[in-house]
Amino acid sequence: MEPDEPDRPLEAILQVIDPEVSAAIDGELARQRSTLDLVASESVPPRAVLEAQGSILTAKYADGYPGNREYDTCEWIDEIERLAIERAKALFGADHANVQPYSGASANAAVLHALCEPGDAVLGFDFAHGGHPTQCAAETFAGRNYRAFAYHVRRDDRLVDMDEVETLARRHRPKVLFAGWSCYSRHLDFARFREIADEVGAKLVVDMAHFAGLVAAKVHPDPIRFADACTMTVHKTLGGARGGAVLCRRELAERVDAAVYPGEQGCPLPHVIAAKAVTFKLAGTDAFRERMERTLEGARTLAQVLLEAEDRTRAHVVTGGTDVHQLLVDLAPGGREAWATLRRLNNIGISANAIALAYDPLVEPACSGLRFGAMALASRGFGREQFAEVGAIISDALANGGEDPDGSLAGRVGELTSEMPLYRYLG
Ligand code: DSN
Repeated sequence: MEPDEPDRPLEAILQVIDPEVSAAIDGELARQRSTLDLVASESVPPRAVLEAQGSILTAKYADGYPGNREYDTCEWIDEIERLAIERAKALFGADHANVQPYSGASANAAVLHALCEPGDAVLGFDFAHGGHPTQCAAETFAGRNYRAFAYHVRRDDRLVDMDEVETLARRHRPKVLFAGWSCYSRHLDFARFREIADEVGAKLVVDMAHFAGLVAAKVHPDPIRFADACTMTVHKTLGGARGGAVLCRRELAERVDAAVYPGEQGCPLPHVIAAKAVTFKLAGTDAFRERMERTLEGARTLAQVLLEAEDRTRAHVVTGGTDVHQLLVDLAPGGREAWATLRRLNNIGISANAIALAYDPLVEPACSGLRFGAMALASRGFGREQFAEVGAIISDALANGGEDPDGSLAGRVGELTSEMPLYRYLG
């Protein structure tokens, strides 16, 4: 049997069975290789994670939890899920882990389901100010099923207004208080969140989707000891399997498990759970910690270079820097629109995010913010020197309205992407 026999559809390779999808994957590989990926939620999944996630485990049904499934013959799935659970608990020092959520949004849905009744109050970080929509935005399950209230950043320093958190918590007595973000670049005061939650009888849920990898590597304040539950994604700074997870205190374990399955989801994804187990194993290594340190150094370096260029670029680094893997840049001082600017950056080979900033003068879908993350490039091997050059390229592009008339900026991107090749093992 040769892998190119199209009349054996269960055995022939993708290129033979489906040349269109195969070509699109090749196209995406070429795009990733030739692009400086500064999308803060993206990373470079390790080969072992891809192998597990693309494995024959995809075939198996296993509704339920290890030792208690709706299907027979789940002994290997149990083994894999137990490994993932134990590794997650050990990595984060948590009492309990649920590794089944399909995404970070599913993890937030499950935690709200576990800790609230429909109509209860919840308090989260406003999406337009940096929170994730599933904490309290009107159009999500959080806003539709619960009485959702939002806190904000202060206008002057763009830091979370903890006095507003306290005031809103006292007024609305939420069952759940969220601490966590998607578009924010500073540490949160978890101790103060805990105090406020205790005062009003709320459960504190830390949505660490973005910074779970930093927490695992111990290069970020530890939220676990303050939180009743933490939700996360496994593919952002953890850099691995595509999906979510929940950590929680022992006394909440049964409620969280019941909320994930059967409350919110059907069958777990055994192939993804295997990839999560691999991710948690890798996240406990010195190599991972070194990558996280380099990620932080990369984000700080980018911020520093962009700060020094502010007069030229008329683009302001929000809060004057970063504590984490990402930074936010405000284009409003130069009167530029973020999507248009981002398209020009795309043209020279840089990908990032256009985002609405707190107090954005533009009305959506127009917006003034760019978000740059360092995780994907650090995974690719970038260090301080390369990040400084990335910052210089972005500064030169912004100073020139994003234009690259002589192609020199694209040339500099090409030098960096060639210097640090991606997925070398794919040939
Ligand atoms: N979409 C993710 C991000 O880019 O931050 C959050 O889920």
